[in-house]
Amino acid sequence: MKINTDHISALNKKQEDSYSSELDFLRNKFSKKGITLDEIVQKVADFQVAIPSWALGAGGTRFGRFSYGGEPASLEQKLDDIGVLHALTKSAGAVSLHIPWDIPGDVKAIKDVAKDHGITFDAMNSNTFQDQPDAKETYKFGSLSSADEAAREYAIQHNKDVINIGKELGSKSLTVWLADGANFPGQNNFQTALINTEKSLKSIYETMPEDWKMFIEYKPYEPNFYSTVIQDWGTSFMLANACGERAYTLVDLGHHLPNTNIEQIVATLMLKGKLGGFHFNDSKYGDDDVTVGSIKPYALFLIFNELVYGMENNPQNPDFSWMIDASHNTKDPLEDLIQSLEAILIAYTQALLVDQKALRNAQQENDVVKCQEILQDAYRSDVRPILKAAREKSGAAVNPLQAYRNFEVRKQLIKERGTKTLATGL
Ligand code: LRH
Ligand code: MN
Repeated sequence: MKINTDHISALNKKQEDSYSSELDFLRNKFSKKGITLDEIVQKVADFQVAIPSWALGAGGTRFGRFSYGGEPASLEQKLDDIGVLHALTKSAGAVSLHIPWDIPGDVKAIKDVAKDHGITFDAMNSNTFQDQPDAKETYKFGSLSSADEAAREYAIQHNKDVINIGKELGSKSLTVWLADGANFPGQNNFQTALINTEKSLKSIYETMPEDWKMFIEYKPYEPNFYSTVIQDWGTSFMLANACGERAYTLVDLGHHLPNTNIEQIVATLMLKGKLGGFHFNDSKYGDDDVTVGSIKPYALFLIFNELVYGMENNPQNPDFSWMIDASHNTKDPLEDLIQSLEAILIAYTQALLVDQKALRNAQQENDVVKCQEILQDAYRSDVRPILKAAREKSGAAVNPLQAYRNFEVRKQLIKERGTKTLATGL
């Protein structure tokens, strides 16, 4: 299924005047603070988020999975669905593949399909948390950290294979997330597990092409429920430093214990030049992987406020890999992803409207109240007209969700694929 861009511009025509007066209001308001709205519109139009290849079908939990109909049954169809997202938003211009869930059968054909949709290949994800049917070793008791050397070597080789697939596709980074850990006290020797993990990561890092980056993703628990080897940002940061200058920490928003100050972690990692990228999602309790900005939108804004400050003041930190990592248990996966993209762009735009200079002065004067007022003035600004202008500028739909429903995309996908197709992934 391909979205016809003429249909998009026809739909936009009908909605044009609806946001321009609101945009003028914002332009006047923020020009007084020396903030040029058109520069922000361009930054928002340029902001691209990678879509997880494992989140284009219905997600599920151990308690069940409710299929959605018209799910992509192949990597080509997954790229087609991301193509629909990108046509409607012009901010989903990349895919993050998970191996072996998305091994490309015909690399040239896959690259052609991606190119046709204007999609690039962001970070490749290895998978040493599931045993494949033909597996020679088991990851039941760990992979890169395993006490069993054969399992470690098997996991190291898998990561090298993932890099080779990524090289063919034009990806430039590898994300390593380990489920490795223990369910009971005494089950593992913490130090041995960490030493094994560091050695294994180094041997993978040494085989990475010179222009590649490694992202080390941390998580406090699940699927292990007593300890996880790479449990927090500090452990990931330590391992990234041990590997080398092209290894970084990846922050998955759902991988924090309740009430963790994630924006402070982000600021710290950027100051040290070790923040590589994000897995955006939201959560109320655990790694819930729900729609970005659906539970804690203010926290997301505060994270982007630190990112905007860092992008201005931390040249030591590389460009980020912006990725979504979510699971859709009750929503249409594509509608859920459109909402997540919207929430990310809203938080980024609000952060761009923070009067950083005034905030610095207020912090210098310890004017605590004024600091909060400056932040919340930006957060309480309805920036959606800026997103609409950015989308119209880049040929996307002014209202992607409305357009998605208007074009009856899901109905079309079900007509093409039926109701029984199942997408690989979580
Ligand atoms: C682990 C994780 C990781 C992926 C997986 C699909 O919870 O966030 O990023 O490999 O989800
Ligand atoms: Mn993740």
